[in-house]
Amino acid sequence: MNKSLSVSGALCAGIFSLSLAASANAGNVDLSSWTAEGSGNWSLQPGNNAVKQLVNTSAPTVFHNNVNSQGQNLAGEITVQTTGDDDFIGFVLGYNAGDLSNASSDYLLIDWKQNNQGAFGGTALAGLSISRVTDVLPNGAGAWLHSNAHGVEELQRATTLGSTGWLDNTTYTFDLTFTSSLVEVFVNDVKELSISGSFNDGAFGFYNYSQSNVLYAGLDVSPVPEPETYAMLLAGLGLIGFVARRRKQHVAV
Ligand SMILES: [Ca+2]
Ligand SMILES: [Ca+2]
Ligand SMILES: [Ca+2]
Repeated sequence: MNKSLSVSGALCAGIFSLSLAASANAGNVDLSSWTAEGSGNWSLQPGNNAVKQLVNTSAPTVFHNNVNSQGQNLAGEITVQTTGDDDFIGFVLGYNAGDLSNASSDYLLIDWKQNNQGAFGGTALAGLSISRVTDVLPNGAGAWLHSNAHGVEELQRATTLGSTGWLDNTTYTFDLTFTSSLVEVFVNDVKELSISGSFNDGAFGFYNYSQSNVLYAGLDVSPVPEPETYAMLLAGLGLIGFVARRRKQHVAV
């Protein structure tokens, strides 16, 4: 066997095993170790890979993994399984236990409201956005209006869903990348949010504020690929292409 063929074979095997490892991670999250905070009713579903927030809460509630999660990707599906109401669903990143009632908190809130709605002296806007929370987060202008005066600084609104609410009884895929310097959110494979900065470590969590019957399912956590991994994969693919072209030329000649 010539040397370039054995190298390309090894690279093929490597890429194949990488893709196998990725698909083997589908639905790998065991939610039985996660923690609920606030007034929600988070109901674990059979298999412990899905959870449903059942009630129309009167204040923000969080269901989180209690684990520092920077360097990880969280993916899955979210569905509001009712036509009733129009309030907030979403996520928290870098959340530490007790942060809902912590006046010195520092975490990221990704929330998505179905419809515009007035309260607390303003209008909660339909759409998806990301905010930084640095105070307690009760039922009030912080959570409702993203009010800076109440410790919620809105950082960015989503590219296509910035003023578009979620639809009833509709499943969306989500993919969250969380590192110390970059946070990205994909919905249905569209990059909706991307912020760079310096972010506190903390948990992944699901967020809910006043919306019943929200199902999170098919949950998967995987490491964010290092830039070197991409480079090696690209180099490997390039080499395979080169070898294939060489073999083709050889046959043609
Ligand atoms: Ca609705
Ligand atoms: Ca409402
Ligand atoms: Ca409500």
